[in-house]
Amino acid sequence: MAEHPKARPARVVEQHRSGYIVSDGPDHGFPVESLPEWQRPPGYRKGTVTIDQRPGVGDWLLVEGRKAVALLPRRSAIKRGAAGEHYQQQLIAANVDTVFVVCGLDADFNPRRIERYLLLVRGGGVEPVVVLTKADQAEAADAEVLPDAMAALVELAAQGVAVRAVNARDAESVAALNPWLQPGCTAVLVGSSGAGKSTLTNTLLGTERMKTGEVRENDSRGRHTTTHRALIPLPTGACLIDTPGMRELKPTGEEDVAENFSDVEALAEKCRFRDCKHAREPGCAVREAIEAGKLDPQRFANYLKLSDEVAGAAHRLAHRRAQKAEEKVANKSLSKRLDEKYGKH
Ligand SMILES: Nc1nc2c(ncn2[C@@H]2O[C@H](COP(=O)(O)OP(=O)(O)OP(=O)(O)O)[C@@H](O)[C@H]2O)c(=O)[nH]1
Ligand SMILES: [Mg+2]
Ligand SMILES: [Zn+2]
Repeated sequence: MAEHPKARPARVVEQHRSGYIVSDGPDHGFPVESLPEWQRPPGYRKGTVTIDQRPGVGDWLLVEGRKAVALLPRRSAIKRGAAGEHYQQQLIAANVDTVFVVCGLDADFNPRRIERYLLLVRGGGVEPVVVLTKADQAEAADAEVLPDAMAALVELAAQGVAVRAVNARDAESVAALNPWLQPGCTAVLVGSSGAGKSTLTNTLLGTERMKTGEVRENDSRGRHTTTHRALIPLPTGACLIDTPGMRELKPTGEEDVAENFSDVEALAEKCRFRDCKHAREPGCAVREAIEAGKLDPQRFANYLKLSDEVAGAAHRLAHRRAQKAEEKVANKSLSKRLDEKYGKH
């Protein structure tokens, strides 16, 4: 602040390729000119600008007139690993208190996907709430979905995760989310395309602000109707961030698998061998639990898969950090040599 005495804080409400829309009061959005380091310079190499150096939706900026002058520190960040060969993180939303993990009780219902979302959300240190939409259609839906949904509910309850089933089109029903939408709170909606994120946003808002789209009949998948993230002030005094449905949800390598699968970890501690791989070893408590119907084999398979992915991403992250540290040392010694040769200026 001291460096920019005339600047005032404003929050990023939309992020576009061309720049940011910020707001310093309800319904008072305006575009700002980005700082040069937030833009991709010519010859931009992927992975060179980290998410800590570029704002996203939910971030607070200092602005002077129509110019952004600084990115203020975040208190939370929801992120994922970006697609592509270079290790990179992508910011989903900043400064949020709650993440609503939205999943429809239709043919797209998938407990394994919910587990993946929970892993990433908790990595960002934010409370997750699972919102099961299309509760009004659940009875008519595929009879296969309901037993899956019930099993998922029992597992989520055991982990202490809040779950609410709603009809996203009905205001009375979505009022179940109000405890997380108190004045001053920020929540973000995540989930696959067609799950009902924008429908929820509109119902909570009381107007059709966001475009919504039909889902495909055969698999209940959406058509990626929402194309950019948007922060919207709600009548309750909370802020809600609607996001486009994500196709891929890669861990960043900073997640804690053990925390998310404490049931599996607790079983593994009871295996006869400390390094039990839970494959064919005798006295394996994990396999016994699966055989006794106490652990869902698909949940266990997902635990193995996510453990692998997180370990792989953590390895790439460590490599990336080491590379950066090396570059820093190299740059330092270069500038030292230049100083010696040409003198400090
Ligand atoms: N009956 C019923 N339909 C719902 C419910 N929630 C969403 N829908 C319908 O599902 C379709 C998809 O909803 P959207 O809100 O566009 O989904 P989205 O999550 O925003 O999807 P993307 O923007 O593509 O990521 C729309 O036709 C909605 O009317 C619900 O709780 N009940
Ligand atoms: Mg949408
Ligand atoms: Zn074992």
